[in-house]
Amino acid sequence: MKLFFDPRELDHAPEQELHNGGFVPYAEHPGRARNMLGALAGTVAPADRGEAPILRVHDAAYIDFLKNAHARWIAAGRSGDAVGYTWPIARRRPLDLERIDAQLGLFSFDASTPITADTWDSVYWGAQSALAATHEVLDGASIAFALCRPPGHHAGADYLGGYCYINNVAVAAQAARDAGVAKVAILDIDYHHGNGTQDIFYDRDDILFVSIHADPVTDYPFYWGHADERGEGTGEGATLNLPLPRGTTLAEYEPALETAMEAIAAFGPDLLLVSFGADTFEEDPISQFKLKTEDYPALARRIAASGLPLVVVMEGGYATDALGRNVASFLSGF
Ligand code: OKP
Ligand code: ZN
Repeated sequence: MKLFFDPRELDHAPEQELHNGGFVPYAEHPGRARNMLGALAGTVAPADRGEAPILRVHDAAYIDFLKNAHARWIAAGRSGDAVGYTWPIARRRPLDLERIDAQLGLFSFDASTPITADTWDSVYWGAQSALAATHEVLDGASIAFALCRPPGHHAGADYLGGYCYINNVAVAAQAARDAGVAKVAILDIDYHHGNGTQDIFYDRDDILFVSIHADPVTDYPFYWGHADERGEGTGEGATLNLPLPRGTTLAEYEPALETAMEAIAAFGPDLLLVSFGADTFEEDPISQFKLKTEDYPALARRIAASGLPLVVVMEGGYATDALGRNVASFLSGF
């Protein structure tokens, strides 16, 4: 199995994030990728497929903002990382404001996702890794892994959030569609609901989104991922949310995975993309499931039993010292 990664994914390194009312060191740091690189066999650098596949998913105005936000932050006399502090809540009229702080509010949904001078480069090459893995499978490989960092599944067409800027798995899914794959399924098994991925494909019936995650009644991102969110319009029925309670162990996780895999089989996709987060691990510092390192191969085996071509895209996982071990354990099941 080829593992795709570009060293520029290491450059994005925000200093701190707002956590439970105070500032703490940023959980989604470059050491995560370094730990994965240490535990996995050699990686391959992705080809450069340009911005076009990114713009198939994200609004041009948002991508423009992402590229320039940090420079504009500095130009406004600030130092450090760019982060918003005011948001246009639902029902406020749309205003075309230039002020960097207003635009940070417009293009984000939380305060835990700062933009640094290196953010664009890292997220661009992370997306290229996801595209490279996808094309590897479209060219005939049965599986490929994209070591994406930062993660992507919270990013929407025109917003960042949850440590995510470009939605890597969404870019991959759209690229597969554009290459002629008729039906694509996305299985999201990060601890957190992949609200951005859901949002991007919510009204479409060509891309199925299935997610197993911590119940948003108790966990981030709160406003998405509830079981009654099932898609809309032509996409009605092409979104499936399977929230689970805090404390979930493999015994409770496996029936949900069974339900997910049955829904994917019923949809009949030609390709399966997996948003994989190792933050379901029992020792994850910001998450509350109880999966063990030795549980991950069973999940992989159930996914592989679908017989579908597979692209695994890395999302979260914050128990840094165990991260590479957990990813290696998961991949060993394939
Ligand atoms: C990203 B992924 C706590 C604030 C909330 C956001 C969690 C994003 C998780 N510091 N943090 O789904 O692993
Ligand atoms: Zn997560």
